[in-house]
Amino acid sequence: MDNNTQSRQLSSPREGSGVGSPLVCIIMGSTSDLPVMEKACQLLDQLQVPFEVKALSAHRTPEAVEQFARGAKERGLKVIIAAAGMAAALPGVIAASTTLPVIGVPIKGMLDGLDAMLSIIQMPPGIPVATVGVNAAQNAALLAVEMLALSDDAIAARLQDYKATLKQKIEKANEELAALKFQYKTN
Ligand code: AIR
Repeated sequence: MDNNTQSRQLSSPREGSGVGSPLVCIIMGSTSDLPVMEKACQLLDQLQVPFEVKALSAHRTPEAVEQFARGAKERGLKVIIAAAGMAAALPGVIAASTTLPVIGVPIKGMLDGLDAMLSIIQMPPGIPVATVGVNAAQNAALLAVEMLALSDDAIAARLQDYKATLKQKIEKANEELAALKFQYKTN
């Protein structure tokens, strides 16, 4: 973990910081998942969505995970992003104890993350977890923002602006590709 990561790690919106109460919780099985999950933090920051960050383990702290999941809705959270590697039970265990949408992020550790992905994606009927790709923390955050945008016009507007920047990026890339000179290149 680098110094920047350490200085920001596992912090909730600071008291009196004026960002409002958290709408999203990013929860991970271990702080060793933080370098990946920082991308989710950055995206939520960029789109000005208040969030909290926690580390809890379905195997090492099972009671605390259940307690968190049971109280999450009452605390005003709207979406939970849960990340874990290896035998990644965390998203599913949380989903078992809340009706909030849970987005699971498989973390690449052993077996290229396939172990975590299969653990998260193969939920029994009745307990869904919306699984994103291996290490796809940014997509998890975007999916959370898309859920929030359904009932929040300000977030929806920022989301739309963000999507527009993706389009501009590709347009710029194509301008750069068009400028490449090769004898047999026709565009
Ligand atoms: N993990 C922690 N408790 C249960 C699981 N599945 C996962 C963490 C991390 C990996 O185990 O999410 O990806 C290794 O954790 P650590 O703390 O040993 O680095």
